[in-house]
Amino acid sequence: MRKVITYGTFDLLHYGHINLLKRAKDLGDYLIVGLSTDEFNQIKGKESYFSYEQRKLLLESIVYVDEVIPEKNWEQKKNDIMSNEIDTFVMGNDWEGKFDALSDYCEVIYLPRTEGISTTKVKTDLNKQT
Ligand code: C2G
Repeated sequence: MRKVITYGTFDLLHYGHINLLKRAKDLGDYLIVGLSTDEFNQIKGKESYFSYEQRKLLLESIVYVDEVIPEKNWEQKKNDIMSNEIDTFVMGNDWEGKFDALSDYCEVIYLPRTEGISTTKVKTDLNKQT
């Protein structure tokens, strides 16, 4: 069984996230998502609209996602890959090159982002409507 992992905040879930998760799942048989906790989001300088539990509920309802684990810090990826026997680590290519060191432990793949959508764009566009 080929196991894949990816990480993110996945706030205001949108089709760019779904496109990423679908392609990630297509690379294996089992997809784990490391979901940024609210506390880690603060470290990342992000404040999500939905809480960790709400974002986790949404992700767990997606057919491509098999398991959601908390992402609490920048350093846990290597341990997550080892302890979950991950074959492939995937991120959108806005992270291109940032996690190449993980190639000592598993395959590292960066996938093209979906153009024209982001959580920030959703927030900005909605603010214009009010
Ligand atoms: N994504 C995408 N296309 C978009 C928007 C997002 O492919 N239009 C991808 C991102 O590249 C990322 C994933 O969807 O791989 C989740 O995006 P974010 O929630 O913005 O993740 P981020 O805040 O970048 O967190 O340790 C890694 C970090 O937790 C990544």
